[in-house]
Amino acid sequence: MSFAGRRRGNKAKKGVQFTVMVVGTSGTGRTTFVNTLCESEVLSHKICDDPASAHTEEGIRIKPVTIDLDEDGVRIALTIVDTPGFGENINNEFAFQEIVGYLERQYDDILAEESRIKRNPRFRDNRVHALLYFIPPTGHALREMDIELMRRLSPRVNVIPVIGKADTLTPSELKGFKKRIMQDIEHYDIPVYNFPYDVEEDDEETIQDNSELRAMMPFAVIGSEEEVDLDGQLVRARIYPWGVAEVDNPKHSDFSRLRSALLNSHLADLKSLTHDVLYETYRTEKLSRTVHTEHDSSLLPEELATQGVRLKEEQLRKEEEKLRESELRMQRQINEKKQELLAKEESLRNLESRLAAQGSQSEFRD
Ligand SMILES: Nc1nc2c(ncn2[C@@H]2O[C@H](COP(=O)(O)OP(=O)(O)O)[C@@H](O)[C@H]2O)c(=O)[nH]1
Ligand SMILES: [Mg+2]
Repeated sequence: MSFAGRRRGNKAKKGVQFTVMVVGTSGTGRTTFVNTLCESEVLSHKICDDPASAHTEEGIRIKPVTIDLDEDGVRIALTIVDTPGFGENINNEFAFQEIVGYLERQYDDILAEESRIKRNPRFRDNRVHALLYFIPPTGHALREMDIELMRRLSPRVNVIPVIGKADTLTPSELKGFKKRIMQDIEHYDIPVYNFPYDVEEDDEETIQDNSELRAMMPFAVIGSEEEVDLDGQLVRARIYPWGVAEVDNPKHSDFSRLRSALLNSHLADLKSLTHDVLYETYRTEKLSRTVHTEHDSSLLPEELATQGVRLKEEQLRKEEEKLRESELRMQRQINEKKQELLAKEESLRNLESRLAAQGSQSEFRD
């Protein structure tokens, strides 16, 4: 390969990296949505489909998959993070902890990497830039567990609420449902991603675009892995006896608006919010927690980061030491017990032989 060719190759390889997590009750259409978004079978349906077996999903690890997309000439390495679906009327605490834990671990990894003297060239930034929270199309309002989980997630990630399988509701049901969901979000003060804009600073178009998207929330989505022939055109849709629900038709669902917001218009904003606000907050919380408990806080942020990692290493070392000590202690106790046992066996043997000797003596006397 020529030098010029190689250079071109490298350039083409460069694109943007973006990570989306999908969370929600089993059977709300998460897997179908992801496959619709990526236009290929990125996720399989084997797991998470049946709400009744959701509690058996706990063994499933959260595993990211990455695919390459071409979005208007821009290459996007899109990482999808699927999560174990949860069920109703069961204890979902395990799943909740898994999800929040995953988000925080990605921040911890960056924090550790940032404070290394020598960077790891193969380090991968796996922070999640947007989390699609799937609300089941009940038509009522948010459930308590939706409120609780969204509340726990929002400080760590850009949460975008969506209504899955929106074609199961009529337009008027959907309208009322959306309204009630947003009222709940406001009432419980859940800091979801709300397409922020600044009337003073942003241009007309951005303000218009963002306020439209905000008014659409939560996004009503339809997913379908099948294409249907509509007047000679293949479109992704779901067929019913009473008609066709089209994925990309804005009159039927908010799918295409959400897709372009995620992968195009708001990709950069979601990424910078993740880094500048959410990660920064986590980092400050974490470091001040470590530092306040052990040292004073008159340090620069960089020093705090190094300090934080060093403290953690120190803590680990101490823990290892403690473990080794207790291992030694245990070994010593085992040895002591062995000695005792040997001594006891010995005296038993002595006793036996004495008894035997006595026995033969008395026999002799009788
Ligand atoms: N009506 C309707 N059904 C859907 C939609 N998306 C998925 N489904 C169906 O709902 C079931 C569960 O979907 P799946 O994507 O596996 O849900 P997951 O458990 O959240 O990953 C499957 O039978 C899908 O065919 C949708 O947009 N509308
Ligand atoms: Mg699934």
